[in-house]
Amino acid sequence: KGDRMHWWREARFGMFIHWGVYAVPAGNYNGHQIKGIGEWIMNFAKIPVKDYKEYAKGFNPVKYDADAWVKLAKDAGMKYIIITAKHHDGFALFDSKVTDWDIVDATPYKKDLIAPLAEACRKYGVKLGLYYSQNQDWVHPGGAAYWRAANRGYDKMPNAAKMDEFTKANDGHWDSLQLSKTFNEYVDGIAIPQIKEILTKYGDIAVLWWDTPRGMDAVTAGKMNDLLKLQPNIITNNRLMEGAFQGDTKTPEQRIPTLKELDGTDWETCMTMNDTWGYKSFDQNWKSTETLIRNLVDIASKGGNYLLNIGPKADGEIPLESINRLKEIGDWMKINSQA
Ligand code: JFZ
Repeated sequence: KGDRMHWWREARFGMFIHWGVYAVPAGNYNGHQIKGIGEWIMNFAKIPVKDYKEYAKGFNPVKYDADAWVKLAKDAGMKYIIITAKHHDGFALFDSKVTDWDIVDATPYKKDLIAPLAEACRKYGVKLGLYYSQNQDWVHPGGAAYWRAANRGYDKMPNAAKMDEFTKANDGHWDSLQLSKTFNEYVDGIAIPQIKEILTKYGDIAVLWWDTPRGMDAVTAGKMNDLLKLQPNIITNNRLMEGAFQGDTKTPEQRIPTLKELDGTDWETCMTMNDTWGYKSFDQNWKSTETLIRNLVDIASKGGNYLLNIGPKADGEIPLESINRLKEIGDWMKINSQA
């Protein structure tokens, strides 16, 4: 275990990337600015599956430059990148053979987004990790959905109360299409084959970052955990299943633990630069570069890693506010880092 964790324990700083179809609405729906994190817009606004799928036609990241993204991370002092291979909306940034709900089949772009990132990571010596939403999937039938009230920022949402009733009664789902298969059918038809795909198609995968495990059963989690054999040196977080499969690392979210809370387990604070993971056109609540550097120093001094998020736009551009902060961190790093 020591050897496998070695690079991670020295890394201290990584880049989280939340990117997907949610960057198209970018927080806006039916003329409303939807409150809350942008990658949850489909759930918060209870967007029907069919309507949400339409957004993919606007996901055309012609300005995507994987080489420049990795160089940006590297120059900021980041040692690894974790990107959302599939988030809760079920959309795959890679060419998946088990669904049409992916970058190649559902968008005008039609090219795998993970492959060039993996290549650029190899070129610059940056580790590549993948986030995979193993449990929640709001588009593939049978995937889980967390219940969230249907009124986020959207006071006059038609039938909000009725919708809440429906979602509560249906385990968080709001569209009958989501209910047309069982969770096990989703697991065997989509999740398991896709986890195999992402662990075999892109060379070394340094981290598998699971998420939102509520309700995961031990058999399903066990099947997923077994697939990690495909990458003998892979590191995983503690979000595969609640109370089991603790993985290698704890994942405090949007906060830095106090010294008293630390128990010797490896940990990584993930954090946004503004208030959203996925791109929102109107979120301007940016943390200052000074705050970000203080956070990094605080985390490093306590032995943790800082996984700092960017939310690229649908055209492949990283918000300028994020680029500027990463460059300023890089300037600081040049003066203060020993590496
Ligand atoms: C999850 C996702 O739902 C979210 O969209 C984003 O990807 C984030 C990184 O992870 O959100 C969570 C998961 C766990 C906690 C909070 C938000 N938690 O443990 O407090």
